[in-house]
Amino acid sequence: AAFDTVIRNGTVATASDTFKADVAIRQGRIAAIGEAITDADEIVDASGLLVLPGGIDSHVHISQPSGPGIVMADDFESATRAAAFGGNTFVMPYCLQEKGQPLRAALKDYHALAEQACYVDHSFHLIIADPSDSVLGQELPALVADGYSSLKIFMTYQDLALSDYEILGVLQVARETGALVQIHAENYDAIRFLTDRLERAGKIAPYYHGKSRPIAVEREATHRAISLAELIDVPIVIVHVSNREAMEEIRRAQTRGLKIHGETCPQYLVLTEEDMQGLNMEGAKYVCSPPPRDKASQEACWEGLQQGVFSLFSSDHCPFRYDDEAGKLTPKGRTSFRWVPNGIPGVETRLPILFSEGVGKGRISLNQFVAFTATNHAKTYGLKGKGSIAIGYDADIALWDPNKTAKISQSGLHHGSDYTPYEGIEITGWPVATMLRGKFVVRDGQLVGAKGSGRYVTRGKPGAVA
Ligand code: DUC
Ligand code: ZN
Ligand code: ZN
Ligand code: ZN
Repeated sequence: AAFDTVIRNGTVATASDTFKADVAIRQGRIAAIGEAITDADEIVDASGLLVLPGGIDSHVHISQPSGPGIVMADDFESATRAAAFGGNTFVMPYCLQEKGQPLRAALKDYHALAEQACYVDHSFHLIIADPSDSVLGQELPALVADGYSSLKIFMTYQDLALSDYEILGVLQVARETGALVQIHAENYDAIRFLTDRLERAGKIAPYYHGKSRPIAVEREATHRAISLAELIDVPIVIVHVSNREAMEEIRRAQTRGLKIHGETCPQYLVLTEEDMQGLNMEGAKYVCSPPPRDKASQEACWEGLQQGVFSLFSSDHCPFRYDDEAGKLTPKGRTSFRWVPNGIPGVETRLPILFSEGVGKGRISLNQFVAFTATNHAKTYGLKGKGSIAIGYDADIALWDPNKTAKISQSGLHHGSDYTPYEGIEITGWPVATMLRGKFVVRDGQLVGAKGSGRYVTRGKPGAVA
């Protein structure tokens, strides 16, 4: 036959168009898009389904060390399995450099963890914890040239927070090498001060996590990050934006012509700080940074998506088990929110939440959905040949039933966490199959892909992809 597989009678959506077409696949790539294509070894009927580029989640944490005695709930196998069930074909986890550690050594560890373990394709962002002279002068430029073309830096957290001087040094290397820098924008000293004050007042429950880092903490750091990027004249990504004030900082910068990318996440659209109010320690299930805010902040994040201030919608999947001394309920975590690990699972629920709450409720178009969940991630991070339904592109495809309804529930998910912060949310629109380079990974609710079929992919220069 002319083609290996053809997906027939579906409705194809890209970041710019929606049209009825058959999609034919040869050797893992999209080889033809047209009408009445039948000359294929396998014909997949997609009547009533949407044919979308597989989700690309450019912000996930997998197997990252998260403090003494704390273990992330997902390894590469379980995280990428959950990703595939959620309609994703690509994830970009982090490679965390420990202080004093060469970046190459850190990368060796993460590659070893991911090797032969993944159900979807992946690449790594480097977390620069120690911007020493050798890291900035030699290692980083060489790694960017090798396709590790993005990195994340932090303005908060002990052992991670960089000074403004250090941030400028990293941004200078990014400018010289073409790397793209993600910035976690929260004011470290403000959080430390407020945390100490809350603890002295006996306010130690998970709920006070939110009070330890109010909106001004994020807004100030966002403003400062943008200012530092402006000084070096280099693009940056402000990740996980939670509220209007930070969003408006980004908008103002964009209006001034600065190349500032904005990212928001499901937790800022559907959770609020009230969720951290649960009985006993239940609030810990929602502890992440920045924290979920209020209804007005949710509206602001929608506005950021609608108006293009945000171009990226990622999960910030950072999974811990709840009922577990190595997860949210460490003995220390019970003594103060300060010690509750920051992060929540979300790689499997990102697409259904944005589809249902966004496309289903008329807040964004189907084409915006595709842009926010796939196409923009590929473009922003220099991932070639992925993130769209187009001839020559990898056949990374999610088949969606736009009318399938079901509540999100832990029992239906495939991640390593023992809970989902999105329990009970009614969703209309679920992925029913996920295909990676022309082969089904998930089909009819079953995992059919082979462990290890997900590959490491080298990326090019951010923004250079058309
Ligand atoms: N930042 C993240 O990006 N993820 C989880 C925790 C954090 O602070
Ligand atoms: Zn962060
Ligand atoms: Zn400002
Ligand atoms: Zn994150």
